[in-house]
Amino acid sequence: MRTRVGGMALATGLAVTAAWADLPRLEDGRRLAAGGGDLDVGTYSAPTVADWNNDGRKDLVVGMHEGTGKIALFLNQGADFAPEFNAYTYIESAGVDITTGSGG
Ligand SMILES: [Ca+2]
Repeated sequence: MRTRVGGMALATGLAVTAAWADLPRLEDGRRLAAGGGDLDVGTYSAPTVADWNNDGRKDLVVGMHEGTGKIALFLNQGADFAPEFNAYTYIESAGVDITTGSGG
């Protein structure tokens, strides 16, 4: 009976180890730069990554909260592993900046 209990505990430990081995490993974070300074999109922003212009490089699309509720587009001029961004432009529809509301 004791052997069986110990065997179950060992099996559980192996299962947990296998699950952790499949998790991604993350490196330390670093600040992104845009236009020669830190990329700053204010508080409560909502960033996502997408290849907006289909050039094969991942761009940064950010819903901005502070003041405008507009959506900023930072086109990646570098590579996906070392992105380089210039100043942003707002995403437009029919020549008008899209706004999502700033939420308060
Ligand atoms: Ca792109």
